[in-house]
Amino acid sequence: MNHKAGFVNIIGNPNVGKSTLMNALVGERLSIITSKAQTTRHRILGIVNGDDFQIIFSDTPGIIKPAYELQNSMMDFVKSAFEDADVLVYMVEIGEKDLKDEAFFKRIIHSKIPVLLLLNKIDKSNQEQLEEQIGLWKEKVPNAEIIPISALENFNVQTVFDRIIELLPDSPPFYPKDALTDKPERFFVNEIIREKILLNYDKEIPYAVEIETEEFKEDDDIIRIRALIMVERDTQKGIIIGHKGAAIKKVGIQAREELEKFFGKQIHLETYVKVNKDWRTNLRQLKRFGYNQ
Ligand code: GDP
Ligand code: K
Ligand code: MG
Repeated sequence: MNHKAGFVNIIGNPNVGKSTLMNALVGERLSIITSKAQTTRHRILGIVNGDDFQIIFSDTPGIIKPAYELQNSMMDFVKSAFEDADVLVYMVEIGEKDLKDEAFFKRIIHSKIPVLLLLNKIDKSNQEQLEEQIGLWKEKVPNAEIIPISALENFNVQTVFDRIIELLPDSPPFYPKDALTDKPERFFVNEIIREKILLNYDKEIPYAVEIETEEFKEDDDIIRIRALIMVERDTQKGIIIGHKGAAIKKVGIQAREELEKFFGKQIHLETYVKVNKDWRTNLRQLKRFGYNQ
């Protein structure tokens, strides 16, 4: 029996629905999703195994012009996604303008590997608008195969999946056939807590926060987790904690519920907040938090 395997890397502007699509394709909530740009900071693998195939999806941060060191690392993850792809999934959303980075865009239109251009969020458009958009993208990216989808409503996601299988090269698997991702459990704890912070705070808070799971102890029926919530300034620490600790308590409850779903076990979650000045611009710190490849 022939076996197919390969890397399918999802790239595009912030907020077009890349993480929503990856989760839909993998059937697990591996990538966190919010309406805020820069929710995804890492390259996250989601692996789907069949008897005769292994698809390794990569979700990546949205393409931006980096303004500080953390964002440089985020764009390095995007670059790496160009380098090892067997199929490039370029996602755009209905009504969007050009890709924010000309160099990345050139790499897409000159790509030697197959490009699937997914026109997402078609649940928000009508037939006329859809046809106009398809025409527009056909001109812009002539080498791409265009598939209109709604990642959120699971429309045409199976079509994308089936087409990817067809495009995969013959290859033995790259990961064990029971692998779901390359990231350790602590990574998903960090991400789930960060998602709840993104959902509960606004202004600069979502961008100033990093999470570090310091303890992850799994017993038969419970997982005990201690996580550090890092911010850059004292004022941000005050905002995170909130009046009489109400804000952080809410985050803790929401994160615990999500963690229990993710791990399928009872969770005991303890969080505390610390100021770590300028972690976003300090290379050594960034490396510690997994931002260097
Ligand atoms: P990413 O930044 O590209 O990873 O985008 P996300 O997956 O985080 O999604 C950004 C926002 O778009 C979220 O609020 C999603 O719920 C929403 N979204 C994603 N896919 C769709 C879709 O097909 N239709 C609509 N209406 N919204 C979507
Ligand atoms: K997002
Ligand atoms: Mg994302």
